[in-house]
Amino acid sequence: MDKILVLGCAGQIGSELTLELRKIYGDSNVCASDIRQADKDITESGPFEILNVLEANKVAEVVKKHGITQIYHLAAILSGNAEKKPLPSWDINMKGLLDILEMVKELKVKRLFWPSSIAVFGPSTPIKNTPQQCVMDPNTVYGISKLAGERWIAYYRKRYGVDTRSIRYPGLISYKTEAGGGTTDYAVEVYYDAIQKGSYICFLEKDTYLPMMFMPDAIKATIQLMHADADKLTVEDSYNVGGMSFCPDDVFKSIQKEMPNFTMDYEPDFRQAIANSWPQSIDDSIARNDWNLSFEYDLDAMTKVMLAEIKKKFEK
Ligand code: AKB
Repeated sequence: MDKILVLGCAGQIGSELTLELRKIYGDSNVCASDIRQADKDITESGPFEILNVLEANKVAEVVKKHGITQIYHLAAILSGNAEKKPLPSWDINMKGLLDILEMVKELKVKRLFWPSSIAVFGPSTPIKNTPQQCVMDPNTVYGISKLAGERWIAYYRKRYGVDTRSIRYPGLISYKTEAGGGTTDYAVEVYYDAIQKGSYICFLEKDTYLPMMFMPDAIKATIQLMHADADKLTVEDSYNVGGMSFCPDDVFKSIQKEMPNFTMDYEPDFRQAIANSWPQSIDDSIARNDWNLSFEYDLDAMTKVMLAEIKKKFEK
């Protein structure tokens, strides 16, 4: 039986992925960890450790103590926050990955998951239906760290046989844990403000198209990739995964279908330049071919769930 370690379990992906992994592998076989305390549903349903990814020795001790065979390394500083603190963010995103890769190699951990992002693309990348392989010239700290990270996982695969699986996540939308410092966060904040205030001031322009995905689809895709046969996988670094493509005005109209009085204004900030350097939509045909990537949610289906679940949260 596999034993799993999740690094960054309190974050947007970790808070949902950990619980899903516990359903599959059993509560006691999935050790959750984060630099800070996680929610009770995680700390009380299985093992939990406080861990800083920059303290590789401590991570290694936990791997040995629990007999870990697979690691999901989710700890990272996202695009918006990384621009505010470039060098510390580089350390967390890059040194955090290299130390874990080295440990996975040394301790012969069977498999690693590490998230990349659409941030690996840049201003010279084809903007629509962005292919898996193309010009990549990211100009954000986060994007540079993700592209360098992709090259490192490919290097460790080729040189040492380390089996790292990776997805270039688009913007992720979820209601359980709020997004933390990214450029695509507007697509989470807007639903919270719709329920709490009936209005939202968006930090991106109304026609800024970006690739996006609802969290249940992201969790399903992540687990599918980790379960895929190694000999079916043709991408050595990180898979393009597209989901949907929409702009703030599309979200506004989708929310208005459920809440006709909802209003939205626009005050773009520094994140507009980041969004402008990213693709609008992604060609994920290789992931569809290699490991059967598919999606359940479109924008309106997601809007219905987001509004209903956030409403429930505030009624409690
Ligand atoms: C961000 O906006 O920084 C992230 C991402 C697209 O990787 N959500």
